[in-house]
Amino acid sequence: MKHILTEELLQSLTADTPSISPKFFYDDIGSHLFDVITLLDEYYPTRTEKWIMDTYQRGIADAVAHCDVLIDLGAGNCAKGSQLFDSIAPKQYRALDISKEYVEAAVADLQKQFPQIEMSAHAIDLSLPLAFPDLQALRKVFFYPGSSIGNFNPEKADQFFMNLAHECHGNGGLLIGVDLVKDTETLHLAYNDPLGVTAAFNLNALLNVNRLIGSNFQLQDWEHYAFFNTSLSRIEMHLRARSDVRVILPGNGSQDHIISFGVGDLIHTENSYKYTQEHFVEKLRHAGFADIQCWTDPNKYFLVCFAKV
Ligand code: AVI
Repeated sequence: MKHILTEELLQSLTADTPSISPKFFYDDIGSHLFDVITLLDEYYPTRTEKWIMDTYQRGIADAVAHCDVLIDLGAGNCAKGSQLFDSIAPKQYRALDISKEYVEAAVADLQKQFPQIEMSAHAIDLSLPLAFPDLQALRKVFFYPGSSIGNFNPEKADQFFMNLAHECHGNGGLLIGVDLVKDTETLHLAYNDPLGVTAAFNLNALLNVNRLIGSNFQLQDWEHYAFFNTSLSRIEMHLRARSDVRVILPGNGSQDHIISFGVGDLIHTENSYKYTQEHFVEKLRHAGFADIQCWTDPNKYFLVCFAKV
């Protein structure tokens, strides 16, 4: 595993645009830092999505109409998914997450509170195609909140939607939350909070990489850099070298790899795409969803859609 990760990081860090995959954000510390980000005044997506979900609970439940299985993609602690139990009354709840242990523990707790719902927990990698052959005959509602779709590049998002539209097997849909394009200052602040939590979240990826492969990134050599790229409609997060830096990636038996960065060089760590409502609805339609209902907040900061096949 260590060897595979070293290879992956060696490739990504020596590419024309050096990068570290955003998956390296989410170790224990990173997951906690992300939870803190969602509490920040500047990070509006989480509370705005919750406002929309709470305010339009009835309308959303009416749009969903009937749900045999609620499939929570990226369930985490299952808090958002379980908020839907009262209003859409699923018969089954399938919680999927990259971390099997985490989601299993959450589902075990939830099952005690909702014994009438059949529950299961599964590990998934959302970058791979999903298939639910055992659920073909049932009405499925996929749930993908939090604008996690913004972290996919647009082509990957299209493939993901096509995959889900297909897996509805003609019955069901996708309930999804997405962050909308807005003034640059609001976007900038959401990813450059004055307390520095997002900076810590970004920098922690280096510590996680050090822990995983034994590299020697030094935090004082790097700084958080995030901005809204208007032409690509995305927040870009980078780590910027504060001086000339040499990083050693252990060779695991063979020679160590040394990677040099000059002052100001960037390591790209994340994209967070922002959509207009029209563009997002068009993407869903293009993927095969026929009937799309949307809810937003008064500022039009965030969008929740139920896309039915
Ligand atoms: C998880 N994802 C939707 C967050 C976002 O806004 O793109 C990750 C994040 N990165 C920095 N702050 C939050």
